[in-house]
Amino acid sequence: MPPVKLFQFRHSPFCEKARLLLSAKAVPYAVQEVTPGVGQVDLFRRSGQRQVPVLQDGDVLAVGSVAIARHLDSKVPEPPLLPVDPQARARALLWENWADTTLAHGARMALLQAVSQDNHLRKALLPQATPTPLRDLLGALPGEMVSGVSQLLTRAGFQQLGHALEQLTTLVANGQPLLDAQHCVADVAVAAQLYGLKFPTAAGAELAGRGVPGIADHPLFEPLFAWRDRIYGAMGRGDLTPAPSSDPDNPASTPGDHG
Ligand SMILES: N[C@@H](CCC(=O)N[C@@H](CS)C(=O)NCC(=O)O)C(=O)O
Repeated sequence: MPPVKLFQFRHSPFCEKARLLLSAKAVPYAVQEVTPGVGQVDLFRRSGQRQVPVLQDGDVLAVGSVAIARHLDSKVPEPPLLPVDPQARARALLWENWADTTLAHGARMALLQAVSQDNHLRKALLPQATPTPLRDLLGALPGEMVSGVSQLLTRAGFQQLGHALEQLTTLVANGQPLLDAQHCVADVAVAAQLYGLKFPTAAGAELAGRGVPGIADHPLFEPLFAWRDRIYGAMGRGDLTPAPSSDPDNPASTPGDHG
């Protein structure tokens, strides 16, 4: 059993970011799936807050994806997630911040809206512990009964997300990392937030290739998702294997072997 444990929601982009960071450093880890609600009470007891991801590495607890990147750089210095050069580091941190806030918000809203209109997505994204009858029931409900989110992302908000993705597509069209010659936390943070816009292979067969209509299937964004997929490859997550996950009732059951 690896000594490093990731507390996660399977399909959270921030947890995907943490898994990509762990893979970039080739650190073996186990995952503990946190049950939304009740599982977050235990997480609060451990970490003083209720959000995932949280990484436990022996006595060290890294709370949130930014702290996880810092911890992994101190544990395994090469390759650095944060560039050593101060200016490159500043650029990487600004990119990470943009991805974790503006991009994360737009992508989350767009996915929520897509989920409210797509039974298949809704069922596939439910926590693993959801009993099959409840999964079937929730999948069958009309979108507006499951969430009142259909008005959350305005047309302007969707357009703003589209414009940002267009700029990103232009920036990465040559397939290069966002900064300098080496992939760093900037690339990982951006790639992770694209997770629900078009699910990567690593999300599993039920989700791979699906996502937000108008984005996942728009030819304009193909180079962006191809770039994202290359990052997964570079981080050792380009294969068909979904991230390891454990039974929430028996968290020690599945050692993570990604890295
Ligand atoms: N700033 C945090 C954000 C983490 C975050 O937003 N986690 C979400 C899942 S994507 C969460 O735990 N939401 C549950 C809640 O807020 O209760 C990071 O970088 O890790």
